[in-house]
Amino acid sequence: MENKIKIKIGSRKSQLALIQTNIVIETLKELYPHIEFEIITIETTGDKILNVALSKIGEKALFTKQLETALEENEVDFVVHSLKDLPTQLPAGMAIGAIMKREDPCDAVIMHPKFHDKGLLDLPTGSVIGTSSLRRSSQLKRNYPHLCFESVRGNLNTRLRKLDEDDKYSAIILAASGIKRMGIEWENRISHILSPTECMYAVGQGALAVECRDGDMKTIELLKTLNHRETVLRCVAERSFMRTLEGGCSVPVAVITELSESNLFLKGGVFTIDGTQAIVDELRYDLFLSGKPGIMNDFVDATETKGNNLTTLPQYVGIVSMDIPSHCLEEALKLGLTLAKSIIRAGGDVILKDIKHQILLEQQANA
Ligand code: DPM
Repeated sequence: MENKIKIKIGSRKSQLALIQTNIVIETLKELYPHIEFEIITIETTGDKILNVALSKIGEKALFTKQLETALEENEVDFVVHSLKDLPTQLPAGMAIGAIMKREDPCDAVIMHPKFHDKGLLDLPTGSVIGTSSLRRSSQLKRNYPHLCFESVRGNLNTRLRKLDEDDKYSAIILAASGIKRMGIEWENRISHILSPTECMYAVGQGALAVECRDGDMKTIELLKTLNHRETVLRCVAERSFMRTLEGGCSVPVAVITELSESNLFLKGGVFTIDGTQAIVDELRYDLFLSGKPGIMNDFVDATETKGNNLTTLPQYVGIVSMDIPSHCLEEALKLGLTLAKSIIRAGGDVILKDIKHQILLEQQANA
């Protein structure tokens, strides 16, 4: 009798998390019909604390920590996340084994039903827009100074209910990718998509990442078929940009990337919380014109040889790839690093320090 291989996958419990986990499973099933997949749901800190804005909780791995513990303890073989929720510095022993093709990375506005035919500009002065993302509010305050931005937490279902049933919010802003994955009824609620020039997106937004143990070559081998080359290269540049700025997931750092042939473009910015100041810059690299191979070696997370004789692959801001040439990954890494350094030099360091100070003050006020 054939012994079926069984793989266990950790997932958060929300409807969106389960949809995302199933996207990964369905893709793998087509390639590996003989493998059986089992989902194990796990609650994370971000799921438990619902009444506090994300930026005020003060923990970086909000949506990922408990999932990583399950990985570490071999309770699951891999976990599926939204890449944008994965810190640029993964805990020791972890790796991003695959990043799937990116959905629309932009943000979307959902208006309250009574404003269904209106846009943000038409809303009365003082209207409240629900978002806990400082990245969204700090960028939008620049174009819409008549609006107020207030935190709205909870999973997508909770947020939509709060919009429709509470009389507080005139609109909420969510990632288009999440809404689209929830299905057509949700997608039909999108009033409009914010263009990236109006609201640059979050690092990794719209991409699904699969995290596994860094020495688990069997799983990495299995996952590599999911990797989408363009998405991986763009996200390496974005995450490298973020890591160099030392911005956690809750600071107003935003990006735009494009890859055409071997040409990788990165635009990035940091914003003050009140939206009055911004430092935005852009850079373009040809990934095949790598001048000095090896120059980035100090920045590529070292290949370690573990006591148990497992050799791990080099990581690029947490990402491992067996198929993409390493000099391309290194160039993408260098692009993010170089742009971040130029933004720091132009005064980005002062803005980031000030944001961290403000967030800390709010955390203390909440404690
Ligand atoms: C992170 C942010 C938010 C999530 C911050 C940001 C949004 C928080 C909020 C890092 N993670 O975007 O500036 O809206 O209050 C999150 C969502 C998704 C992954 C939901 C969303 C789905 C989209 C995707 C929460 N994480 O952004 O609407 O897969 O990228």
